[in-house]
Amino acid sequence: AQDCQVSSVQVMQNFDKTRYTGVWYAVAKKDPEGLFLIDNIVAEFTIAEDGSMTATAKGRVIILNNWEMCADMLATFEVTPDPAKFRMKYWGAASYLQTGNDDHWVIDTDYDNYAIHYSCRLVDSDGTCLDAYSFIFSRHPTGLRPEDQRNVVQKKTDLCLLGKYRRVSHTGFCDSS
Ligand code: AZE
Repeated sequence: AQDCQVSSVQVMQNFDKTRYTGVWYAVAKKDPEGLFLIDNIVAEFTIAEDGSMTATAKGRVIILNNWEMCADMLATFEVTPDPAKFRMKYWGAASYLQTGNDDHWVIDTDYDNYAIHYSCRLVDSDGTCLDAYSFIFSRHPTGLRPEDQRNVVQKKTDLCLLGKYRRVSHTGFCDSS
């Protein structure tokens, strides 16, 4: 999908949410408009007894009046006809954090090392995305394995987001909370 149409974005084939569970470290991200997680972003996915997927996420944020804190977030996922495309309802453990309902698409993963996530919040009238965010997740807080980098660059290109990502640092800011 190099036409940059949201409707032609290729997602993970035969996505297996069970193999996706556990901890993922964000190692790079493309930000959406407005407030967002800054760094030290760690997500943990769980499958509930009824088979539904839930997640927690932590990350450093700066909210109103330059207050720096660790955001403690929760999410539930609604399935869609495509197993790699979810609707994510999320909210903060504290009420002054953000709530939302975003697409949550798994673009590619090998389950053991890397995952590429994509969410388009606003589709333009020409079918391209006006406000996307995306995470590159790794099972390793130190980053991607060299052998996964080529593939990740290809997927960023397919998403029309190449060059728009920033590294996500892990300094332990959210480790105590
Ligand atoms: C995600 C992984 C799965 C769980 C969640 C995620 C997203 C969280 C946010 C949080 C924003 C918080 C802000 C607070 C002030 C995709 C990382 C919940 C987008 C801006």
